[in-house]
Amino acid sequence: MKTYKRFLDIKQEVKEALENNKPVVALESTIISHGMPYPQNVEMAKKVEEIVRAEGAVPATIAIMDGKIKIGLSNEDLETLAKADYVAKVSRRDVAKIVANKSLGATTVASTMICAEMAGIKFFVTGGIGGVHRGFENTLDISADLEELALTNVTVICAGAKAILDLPRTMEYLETNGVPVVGYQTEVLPAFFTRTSDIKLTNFVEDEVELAEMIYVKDQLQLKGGVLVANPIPEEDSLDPDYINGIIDEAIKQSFIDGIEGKDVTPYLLKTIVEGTNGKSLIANLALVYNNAKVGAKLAKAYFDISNNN
Ligand code: PSU
Ligand code: MN
Repeated sequence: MKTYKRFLDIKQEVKEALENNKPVVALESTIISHGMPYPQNVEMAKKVEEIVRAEGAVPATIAIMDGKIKIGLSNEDLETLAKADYVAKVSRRDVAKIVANKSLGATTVASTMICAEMAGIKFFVTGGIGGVHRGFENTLDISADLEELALTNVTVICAGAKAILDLPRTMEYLETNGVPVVGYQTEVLPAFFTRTSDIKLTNFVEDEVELAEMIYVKDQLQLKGGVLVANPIPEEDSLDPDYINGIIDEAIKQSFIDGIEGKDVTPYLLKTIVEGTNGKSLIANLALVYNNAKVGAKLAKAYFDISNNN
């Protein structure tokens, strides 16, 4: 038995699905604890699981609790992550400490990828990833999510990256690290709240079968690292780019004035944007996560149809 397995607490339903080669979709918990306010965060966490299930896959939300990496949470666990006074934001560097201290930890994209891979889960749905921050030339703030995509073989389905980041530099970083960024029914990088950006993609697919085939070949070739799928927010939920970009610019200015640094930057910006839009950004954020859940579950199913028939 792999030694790390003793730190994994895999929910029965997830275990059975993995043993029987059925599609499983991982979900992160930083989006619950640090990405959205209560109670919308817990409603989102439950609904996203329902959507994954309705598409015929098994959801596995991941967090660190009681000295274990929990793969698949109960509704009670989701409530705890949504409203506990303090939940650690756990990226790669924090995983061992939070497990060793038996603290409560919410996993980011980076650490959810790590834990998903340990459990044997290949697909992971979220809203947005971390990236190269605007002003990185002074702060050197580059999310560990990017490095993880270079290292860990899990496919992450997101709605692109939001303009709190320097999108061209984020794409350059991923290119340097050999991470395939695949547009799902789009030839340009979606920018989270909006369906488009100026950045052309070199890799795009029409449907989940085409995408599953590509990922299957990548696995057969044993190419290391993850895949980033960029799925645009539905048209009816997208925000006006000038409006939202104005709010984002203000939030970034305020973060510099308030001297926000390190792991607090992204949660601070997300919160300031929700406040600045009177909750409009939150509604858009929920819609795009649900949309990603649908695509992620379909993709997981398509992948297992291919791999079980080969
Ligand atoms: N972007 C969002 N919502 C989020 C996050 C990013 O729109 O909740 C979270 C994710 O968990 C992501 C993390 O992995 O923030 C990135 O944090 P940092 O920039 O500190 O690496
Ligand atoms: Mn950072």
